[in-house]
Amino acid sequence: MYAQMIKSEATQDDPEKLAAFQARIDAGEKIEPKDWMPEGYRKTLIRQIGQHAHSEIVGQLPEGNWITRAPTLERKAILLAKVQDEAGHGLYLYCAAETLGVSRDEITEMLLDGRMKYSSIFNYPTLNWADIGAVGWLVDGAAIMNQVPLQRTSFGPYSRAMIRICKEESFHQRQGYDAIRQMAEGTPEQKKMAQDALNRLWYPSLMMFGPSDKDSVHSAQSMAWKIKMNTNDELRQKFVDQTVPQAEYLGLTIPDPDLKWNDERGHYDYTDPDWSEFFDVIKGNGPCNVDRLAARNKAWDDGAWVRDGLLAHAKKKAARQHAAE
Ligand code: BYC
Repeated sequence: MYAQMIKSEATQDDPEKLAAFQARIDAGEKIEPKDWMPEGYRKTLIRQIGQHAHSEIVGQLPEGNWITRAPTLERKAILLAKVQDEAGHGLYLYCAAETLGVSRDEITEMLLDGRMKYSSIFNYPTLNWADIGAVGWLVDGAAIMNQVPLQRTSFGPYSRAMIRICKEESFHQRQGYDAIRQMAEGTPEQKKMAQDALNRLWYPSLMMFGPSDKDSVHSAQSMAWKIKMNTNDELRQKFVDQTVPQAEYLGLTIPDPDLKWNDERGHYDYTDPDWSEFFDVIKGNGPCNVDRLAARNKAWDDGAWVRDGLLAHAKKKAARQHAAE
């Protein structure tokens, strides 16, 4: 439906302008907010950047849940800094989306009433401390795999936001790997917890890259516009190839009995996630969808007085300025 809308909008754009726009993209130029752009390009970016921003914000919930229960003061300080970084990422991304003519309030409301998505991964729970290590290792690891190429994306504000975000995400991934390493090298019970976290979070992490290429609705057009730099399967394969040796180093087992190195391909062969589960989760039926949206709706409602106060202040200031002119 969305793809159809974009297609029909794209064909309404002036063909000469479209060709000149595509030539700029092909030449590797950055598109800036005031430049002419096809309506489909603008809408695709709002969808992707908005979904990304929402993921950063909703992503604070499963980790924030463990700040008060971190095992040491050091781990608590690290986790607190990480969760604050995610809020910052959300804000850069909302700002990048605003340059496309949509307000942060508008896209927030679209998240809150279910019209916009956030990453499927955050609909899974974090049941114990090992999950926090695994989130840093696997979830931030998958996020970086996706986001490093996005530093070269064609839309200037998105690309610049990604450069800063990637620096922080790589710290997040390393702290997660360090936390899970400590568990894996700890008591037999701690090692069991680390293995259990890997068992539960492996496939949801693979799902973060989106559906397989044959089911990806937006990839072809998004890659032609350099909004996406790789297909979903390409990035998923890179993530598997990078993560398997990391798990081996920890002495943990990836929960995929068919996982094996393929000499011919130069990659690991692996089992795809259960795609029916993925589509069910993004439809709203994952284990935590209801809780996550309820928490964000509550935060939005609880913050209404702050927004009202700021708005009243801005209105008063504008009226004073108007009277003085
Ligand atoms: N979850 O045609 P496709 C983070 C939807 S990490 C939910 O392949 P596209 C963080 C997709 O929206 C995560 N929905 O789509 C890490 C589309 O539905 P609509 C954030 C998904 O856009 C640690 C439909 O499925 N990163 O923030 O070309 C701590 C068909 O898919 C998912 C980003 O967002 C999913 N996993 O490719 C804290 C990176 N996958 O919209 C925070 C930027 C697909 O037509 N985003 N869908 O209704 C992207 O690179 C791309 O949007 C995706 C999907 C690869 C995710």
